[in-house]
Amino acid sequence: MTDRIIAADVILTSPGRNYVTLKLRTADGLTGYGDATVNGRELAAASYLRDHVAPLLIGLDPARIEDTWQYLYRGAYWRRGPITMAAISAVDLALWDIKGKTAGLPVYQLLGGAVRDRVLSYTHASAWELPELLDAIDARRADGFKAVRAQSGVPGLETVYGVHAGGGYEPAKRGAVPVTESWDTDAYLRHVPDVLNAVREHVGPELALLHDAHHRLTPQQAARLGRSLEPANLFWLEDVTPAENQEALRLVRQHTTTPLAIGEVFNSIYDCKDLITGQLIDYIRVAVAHAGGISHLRNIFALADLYQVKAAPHGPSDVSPVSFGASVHVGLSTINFGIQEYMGYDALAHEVFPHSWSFADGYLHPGDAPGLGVEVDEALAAKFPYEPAYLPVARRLDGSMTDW
Ligand code: GCO
Ligand code: MG
Repeated sequence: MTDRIIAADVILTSPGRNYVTLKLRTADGLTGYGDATVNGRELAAASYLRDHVAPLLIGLDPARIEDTWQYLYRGAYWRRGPITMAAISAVDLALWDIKGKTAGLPVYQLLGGAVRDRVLSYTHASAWELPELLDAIDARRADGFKAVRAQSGVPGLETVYGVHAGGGYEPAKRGAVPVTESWDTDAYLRHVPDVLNAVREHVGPELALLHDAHHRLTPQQAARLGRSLEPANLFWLEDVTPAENQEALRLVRQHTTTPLAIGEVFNSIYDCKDLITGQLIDYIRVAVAHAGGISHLRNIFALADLYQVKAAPHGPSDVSPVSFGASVHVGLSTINFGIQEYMGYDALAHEVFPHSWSFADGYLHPGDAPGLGVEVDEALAAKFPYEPAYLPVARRLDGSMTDW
């Protein structure tokens, strides 16, 4: 007899930062977990799941992953968007988790098996001043990382994207309203090429270096930055322009050979297709937690493969260890996978979400536990209730709002 979903519950917990986890249970006694965390909008994703999705799932056959995906996507009528797609992602991940547990196999085996032995990762190094940034990069290399994203401060500004005093970087701050940061693109453009060229000189030719401009430049500024960073031989330059105006990437592309990455805020294949088919990017950054789960990510990555665009999923601390593990299963089994971001987690998050995925010598592996290999210690999770926390916002020096 086919199994049935008998319960769909949302677990909101804040072990270091907020996470939204979907827990599905089946009549056969299996449990599947999914992640629907949308940084700063957690309660909206939780409500969408609890109020609009959970009731639809009860009684469904958990084996029918694709049919359930289509039901939630087509059946919503108001399709796409970050909240809807995060909720669909969570259901998709929980169903893949259950399918793996039913089969007694890790999810990557259900995706065709490993096409590589381990999954390359990159992490963050950030510091306001160059000497401290070089120290931070050396520390990441000592941890084994073969690829590091470097972010520095900008003279004249007090706070910028990607940098915190003290090393670690967690942009969301607890509190009822976002903090305001300042921004001056000219000051950034005057400073950052020297920083990245100095970093390259310090680390030598081999270390893969990445940089995130976090949606802040005009197309022309982005083109100029890409060109001025060519001596630093970046692995990629990320999110140079806001993602809404995709034509911008065409202009950037015409002027620089610096590889381009974009897509962490995308939530469907329709956001990706023009950039991929137009060969305007080199890496597509969609995350399993935000772009429809494993099922939809595989479609996006298959399209990308036709154009030699590589998969490079978003992996900040604001996607939970559940979807992070899922992403590593996809990485291990996807031929055009490029690199997995691994920002790292608070020690408490590792405890609340015990996982089979592991990191060693710069590479990740999903482990061989059945399903996704990530569980939830619910008793511990309950000790860390949700607390409002927001990403900052940014204003230019004249006080006007700009992209954060
Ligand atoms: C990255 C991202 C993050 C985002 C954060 C927003 O490349 O990892 O840009 O740092 O800012 O995930 O929630
Ligand atoms: Mg980014």
